[in-house]
Amino acid sequence: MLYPQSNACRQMADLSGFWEFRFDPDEVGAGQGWSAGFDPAEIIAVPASWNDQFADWRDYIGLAWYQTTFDLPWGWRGQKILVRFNAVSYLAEVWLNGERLGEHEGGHLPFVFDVTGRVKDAGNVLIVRVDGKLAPDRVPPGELKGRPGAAFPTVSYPDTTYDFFPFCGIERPVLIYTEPQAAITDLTVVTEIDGADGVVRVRLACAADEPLAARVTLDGHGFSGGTEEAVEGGAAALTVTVPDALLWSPDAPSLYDLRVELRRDGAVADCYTLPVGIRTIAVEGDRLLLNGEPVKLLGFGRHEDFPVVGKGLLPALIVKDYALMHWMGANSFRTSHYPYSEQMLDMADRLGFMVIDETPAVGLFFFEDGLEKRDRLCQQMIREMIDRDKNHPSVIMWSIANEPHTASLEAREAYYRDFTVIDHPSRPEAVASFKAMADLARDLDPTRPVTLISHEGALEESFEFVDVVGLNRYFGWYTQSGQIDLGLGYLDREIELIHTLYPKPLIFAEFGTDTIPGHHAQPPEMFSEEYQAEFLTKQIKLADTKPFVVGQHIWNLCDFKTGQAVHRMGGYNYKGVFTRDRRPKLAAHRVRALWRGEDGS
Ligand code: GCB
Repeated sequence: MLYPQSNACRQMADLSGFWEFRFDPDEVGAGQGWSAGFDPAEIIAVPASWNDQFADWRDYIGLAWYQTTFDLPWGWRGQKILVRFNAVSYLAEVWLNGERLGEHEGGHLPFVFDVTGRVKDAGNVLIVRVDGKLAPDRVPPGELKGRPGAAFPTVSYPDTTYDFFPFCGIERPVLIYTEPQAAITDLTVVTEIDGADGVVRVRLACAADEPLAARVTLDGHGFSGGTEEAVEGGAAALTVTVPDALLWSPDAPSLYDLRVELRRDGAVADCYTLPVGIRTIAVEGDRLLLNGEPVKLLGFGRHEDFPVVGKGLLPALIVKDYALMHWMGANSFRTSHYPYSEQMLDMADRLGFMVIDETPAVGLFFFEDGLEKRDRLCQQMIREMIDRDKNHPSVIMWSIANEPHTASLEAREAYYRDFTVIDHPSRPEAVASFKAMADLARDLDPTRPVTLISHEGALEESFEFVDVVGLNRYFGWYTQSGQIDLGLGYLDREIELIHTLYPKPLIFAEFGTDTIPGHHAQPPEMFSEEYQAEFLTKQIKLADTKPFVVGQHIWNLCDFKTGQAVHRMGGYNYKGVFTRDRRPKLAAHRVRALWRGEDGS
């Protein structure tokens, strides 16, 4: 899937701004014909979650209606016209001028409607009904009402199976754009390294059944080259070799400018430009290799989360968070727990951050209620994520899920007594689901490793199907509370056990402690800045002694909003090394010193 762009052959306009809005708690909108136009009760900003924009609606996770009007920009008439929603959480149903365009389920991935022939020159009314509800058969799931083995130990309000606030609304831009009638519909760029040469392979898909040629040119770093091929059956494959290529890496995120043209009798019918980073990523034994060299990921789990906008796209926050991560000496992050905005990934390409790109499959459980639908949605989301993000050099790995509740209760009981792993500790439904998901990710993209992030330790049988083991661990926090050294002793034993069972690279995908800024204690105690600093630095040092631990992602870059629960004071998770307004806690300085070298320079 290509992001819309304006160039000599295409145009794009952003419909974001102030839209008309109406909450629909009684679910009367459909019956009263709001899809053809409604009397607004509020004005709302798009993009942004609705929850924090009004005085009384924070916890409202139901139906709401958005409406905007627009005229077609000058010169667009007669072209193919599409509307793209970059993300609407959770379920969107869309109408244009009273006509239903369709719907999309899943809050973090884009969807497009072809509105050619339906859009008028002036006075178009675009209406979106957003359904934010939580349900067991949604991804991520909710409303589990504390079912054992499927939810957090205490039910939070709103009732999610995951630990962040279920913000909803139109949270990323809405774009309208043109495509030529004979259009490049998709590009897949794969890079290889051959000695000192970089090999750039471009696969093009196009919508046209006429004789066309595809041409690519690649420019940058003193290189300029290209090639041309005939389009056959709506596809073409082109290869450009770059002698003495500058490779993409966190130290030097070199990008080349790729320009792709579709040509009819020598004249340009469509064109598209894309930055390309030449790099390879692979797993060999228990090492992760970037450009053939072992690499270690230093960084964070994060959230798209900020006051007032909720999960809404906030470009300045993207800049700020990269500045903070860079200041810390980080080179990587995970898009916990859903694919982040495309703008976030564009920046990762440019700034040289390695990204583990994660689907919205957080907090899955494997009881029957809705299992089939959840499985289908998980697969849909893997497809949509890979389709959207496959051309980013920064994306080095796909994460198919975070913290599913996979182990049987019996297996957990034996494990947490003395790390005994019983036969077949995972629920068979979970094993089947994850095998299918990992296979799908590899089929769609054989060039990137696949990971699963789990808290089940050695009980996670699905580690069998992935290339990299992702482990979330809070020994010394949720267990061995107050006893960091005891917790780390267990962790040391556990990762050796996991590594024996699954001799693959392992990433500490989450570790951290809730920390109230300004709360100090000597000796360190839980919730103090000193406790967090000691916990993180000791776990980082443990990771450094294990060659197979190829990543350390602290949980979390910043404090973030959650539902209300006894373990979430004031409705926040305080595991950030920065506060929600991006101020450092003591741990930020200590970890920085470790990651950047002892003097912190
Ligand atoms: C986890 C989850 C993450 C939570 C974190 C915590 O393992 O993956 O979403 O926020 O624990 O702080 O409990």
